[in-house]
Amino acid sequence: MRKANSEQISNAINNFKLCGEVRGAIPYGNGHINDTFKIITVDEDGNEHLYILQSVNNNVFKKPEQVLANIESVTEYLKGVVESPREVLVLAKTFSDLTYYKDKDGYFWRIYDFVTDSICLDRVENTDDFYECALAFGKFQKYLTDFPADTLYETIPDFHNTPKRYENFLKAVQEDKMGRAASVKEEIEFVKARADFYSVLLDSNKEGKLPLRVSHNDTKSNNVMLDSTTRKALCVIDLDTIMPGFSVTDFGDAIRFGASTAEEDEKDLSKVNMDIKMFEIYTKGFLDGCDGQLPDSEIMLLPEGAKMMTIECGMRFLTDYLEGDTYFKTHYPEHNLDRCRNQFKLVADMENKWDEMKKIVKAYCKE
Ligand code: ADP
Ligand code: GN1
Ligand code: MG
Repeated sequence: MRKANSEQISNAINNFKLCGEVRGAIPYGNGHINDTFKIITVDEDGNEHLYILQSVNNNVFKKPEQVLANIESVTEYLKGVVESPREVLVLAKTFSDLTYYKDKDGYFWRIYDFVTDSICLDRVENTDDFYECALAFGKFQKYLTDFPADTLYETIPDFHNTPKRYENFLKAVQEDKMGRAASVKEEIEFVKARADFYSVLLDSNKEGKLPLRVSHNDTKSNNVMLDSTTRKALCVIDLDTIMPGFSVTDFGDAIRFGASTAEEDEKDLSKVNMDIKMFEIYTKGFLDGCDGQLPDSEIMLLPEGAKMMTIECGMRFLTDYLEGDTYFKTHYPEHNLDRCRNQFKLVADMENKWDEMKKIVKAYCKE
């Protein structure tokens, strides 16, 4: 991913219809995927306007125009169904009336209105914040219940197709490009021992128990803006990975990340557990947000969503380790292996707490 210079940045901005004259563009946020800038403009009356400019990562997203098309159709739809305009991101248009500008080097740029008086959290600090994040992602599901999910592009094919991820994993073990397989036998066995589990969500979909919906696919807390005064959820951001998918994987990825008692790469596995209290809070927030839109069969699969996202993520880290660390950014040689062990510990802890997890979600079923 190229690091844009100031000329490329101003050239991009100049293609968008914004209020007033640009006074500054400063690098912004802690995102891992896009290059993000805060833009300040001042209009004729001296009023300041704020925007977020982003250059789309074309390494992760091979067809950025499809990413923008998904975002445009979802945000347009959301505008018509949200309770407050602050709940939806607003894309700026270029002078050619497009939601993106493609520069001469082929990089895609877009601008959103800045969500003012808001914060987002890299890690939630308390249960209230976690509840608010859950509520935001639950409402996202509610608002998009009637959106035709199959009209969206699959911008990263088979993103949460766990059986496919398992196939790729087995291939990586067999090829053993880096000669690392012998040293991670235990981890390989952990993945193989759960082979029967990987198709559970896709099978439930085929059986009609888990409908295809719009999924966000990056449900971390730093993708929810909270009101800086009230700390109530305002809106969901980072819409790049919106695709057809399952509600339970959005729920699950948030649990994987936010209900863990440790960072994703904590090496001391005794510190890595799933906090059942946090699981309970997120379940409540998510289902409050969904507001009755999920049938019981789908609610009952929330624990499967959590375990699936965690084992899948661990499997992806291990696959990347076996293949030579080419996908995830690593900061030291065994980084992916530590992350994988961390995720597997979390899976094991979920398995120990399985009955409790099922009991918690069951309490939200109508029957
Ligand atoms: P990435 O995919 O790199 O995580 P994001 O779209 O999440 O990119 O943006 C990175 C950060 O920029 C966010 O975590 C948030 O702090 C900030 N941000 C993004 N969009 C907005 C917005 N519309 N208003 C205010 N801040 C924003
Ligand atoms: C990647 O870049 P980041 O941290 O938002 C990955 C997710 C993984 C996550 C694990 C597009 O997300 O699927 O769960 O790392 N995103 C992509 O940390 O592959
Ligand atoms: Mg983000």
